[in-house]
Amino acid sequence: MVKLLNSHSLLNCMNAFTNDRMASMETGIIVKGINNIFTVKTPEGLTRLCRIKGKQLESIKGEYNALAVGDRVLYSPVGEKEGMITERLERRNSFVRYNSKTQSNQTVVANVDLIICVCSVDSPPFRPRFVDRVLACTQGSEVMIVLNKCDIDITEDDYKRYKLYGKLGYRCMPVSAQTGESLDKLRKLIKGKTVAFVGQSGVGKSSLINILLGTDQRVGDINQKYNTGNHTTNHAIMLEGPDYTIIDTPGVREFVPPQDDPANIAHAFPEFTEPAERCQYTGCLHIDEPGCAVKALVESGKIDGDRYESYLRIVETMRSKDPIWKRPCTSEQ
Ligand SMILES: Nc1nc2c(ncn2[C@@H]2O[C@H](COP(=O)(O)OP(=O)(O)OP(=O)(O)O)[C@@H](O)[C@H]2O)c(=O)[nH]1
Ligand SMILES: [Mg+2]
Ligand SMILES: [Zn+2]
Repeated sequence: MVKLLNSHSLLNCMNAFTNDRMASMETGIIVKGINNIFTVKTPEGLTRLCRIKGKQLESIKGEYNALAVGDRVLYSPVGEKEGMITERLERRNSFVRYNSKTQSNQTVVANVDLIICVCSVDSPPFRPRFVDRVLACTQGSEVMIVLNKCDIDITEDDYKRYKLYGKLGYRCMPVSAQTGESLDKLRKLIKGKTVAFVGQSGVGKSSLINILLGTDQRVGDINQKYNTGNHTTNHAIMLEGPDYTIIDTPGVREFVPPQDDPANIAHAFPEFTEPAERCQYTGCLHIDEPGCAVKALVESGKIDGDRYESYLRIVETMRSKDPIWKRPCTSEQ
């Protein structure tokens, strides 16, 4: 005959089971992930190569990758150097893009104190609309703009558009990995933080990181024909220094924000916030709605026309989920 446990002994039994399970679990941070093998930093500051246990993280549906660099995970150690990841812990924030190849959301990094959008004066050219997309993909963490290669002369138009970000309240810093200009300022600003460098290929993310941390991340040449980078960094990696931690990420051609609802990118266009309160319709997306106060300010020149155009393009790509650059007969913006 089976003796039924009373509720007290059942509770004890469950606690013992949970404690047992917890005893074999440790919390670590993903510092690199290639082909579903994740390098996890252990509480002792060592690293273990880990896989995801069975179908443990399958419940994270609709995502391109269940784990990204910066994620905190539970893992059970296997031997001296390996482990099995069983759980992703709650994210503080993340930088997520829509991956048009796989048609799913891809988390680039998670749990950072600051996203640094690196752009360059030239080679590749300064593309403010790319910066606008980085701002739109940043959800829940601070973001700043670092303009690298300021050893090269900037055009008046580019300078004006770059300065606009400062006026809108974003922290901006011109630097040069080549001459070292302003790098001490940047060092001070990121002290004690975990930051992620994101941006187009060739803007100098890895070059800057090598100077800031003394690392030897691979640096690529600029493609002379197209004046673009060569996609040198091919996976995100967390690099820890004594004063700060930096995540290097691969350069991408474009970022598309993940959400379907364009209202979610409102934070990337702070100049729309105040007039939006005066739009005739609540929930106005400032596209072609009558009585739109944002559009009126664009027409009177009080809101920068290129920022507005950039906003329209982002909304269009979010809605179509079929990015503009993939369609035939349209040039890249
Ligand atoms: N003139 C100039 N060139 C720079 C500067 N910083 C980097 N470069 C050059 O820019 C090129 C690309 O640098 P990377 O550091 O590989 O650029 P990245 O952003 O890491 O590129 P991906 O890894 O492809 O995303 C290299 O030829 C660097 O020497 C700078 O401040 N001034
Ligand atoms: Mg790189
Ligand atoms: Zn409006």
